[in-house]
Amino acid sequence: MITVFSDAHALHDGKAELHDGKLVTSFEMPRRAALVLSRVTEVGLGPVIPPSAFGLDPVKRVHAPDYVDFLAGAWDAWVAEHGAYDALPFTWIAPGMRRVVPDHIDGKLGYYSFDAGTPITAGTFQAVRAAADVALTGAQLVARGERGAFALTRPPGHHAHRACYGGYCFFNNAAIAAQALRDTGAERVCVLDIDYHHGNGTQDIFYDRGDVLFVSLHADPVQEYPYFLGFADETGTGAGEGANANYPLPFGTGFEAWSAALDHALARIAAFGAEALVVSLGVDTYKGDPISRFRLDTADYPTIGGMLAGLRLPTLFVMEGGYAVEAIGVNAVGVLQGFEA
Ligand code: SP5
Ligand code: ZN
Repeated sequence: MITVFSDAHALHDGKAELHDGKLVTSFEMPRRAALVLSRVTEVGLGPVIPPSAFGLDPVKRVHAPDYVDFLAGAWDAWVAEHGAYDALPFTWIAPGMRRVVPDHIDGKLGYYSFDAGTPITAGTFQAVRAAADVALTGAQLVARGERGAFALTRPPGHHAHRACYGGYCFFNNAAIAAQALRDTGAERVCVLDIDYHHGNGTQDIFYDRGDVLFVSLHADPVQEYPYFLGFADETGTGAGEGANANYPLPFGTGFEAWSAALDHALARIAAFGAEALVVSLGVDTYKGDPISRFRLDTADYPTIGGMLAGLRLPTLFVMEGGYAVEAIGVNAVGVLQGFEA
């Protein structure tokens, strides 16, 4: 399997996030992608290629132009106001308030975000652009006939909405890839999200569309971040009614219950008749993950890959979460090895 990778991911290097009332070292760090890449090489998964440059047009197929412009200028605006230290938002719109774009960068950060865990750093915009290119290059490989491809994206993407960042995510790499697959000929595409957290951004982007099925297995939002989306009764709206499927699972879920939900999800996907599959591949379901509370083990990841291969669909894997840094490479690449076995 071909891996698409860009060194530019390392330009996004957040210092801290708000965690249990303290500012702690960011869980989402450059070393994550470096270790996944080493594992790809170590097991001889296949060639590693750099992305092609697609520009921002395919990004703007899923993200609002004003949001993209905001991200492009956020660091410079922040530095002009506060100096060259990571930008974090501290206030957000609540019901009863007004949705007016502020002039001040502090207000803009809140307007375009939903959490305090997602710093904007000097190289963030270059890194998120590169990640979108990685995802788009992977989509092109799959559109051109590869059975599987791995977009080793960083930062991750599935929490990013059309005009809002959060959850370590800025551009929704999986959504951008899924839209590109639609735009290059696939009539129906499925995004299957197996990250521990609900893919709120991806769901929201495709919620009113019947051409993109979104299916997600994740920690129940009554217990876990992102708390405010990802419930089982969210089934889509309008033309998208029936094209959204959430499988919320409780803290402590192990592979038996998790894989039973995946079996159910795979039957849904098969019935939908997708021509291509995008997998939001998070491995924060691992029992050793420092911020998550599922109990999957390293041996389970190749099994998952094998189950996904059973769909017999051209499949693009897009890297999302996973914070047990020492295990992220073995677990993520384990899925890909299981897919190819
Ligand atoms: C892509 C991805 O996996 N993003 C995850 C974002 C999670 N951010 C919030 C994590 C909350 C951790 N701190 C609270 C722990 C509660 N004790
Ligand atoms: Zn996650």
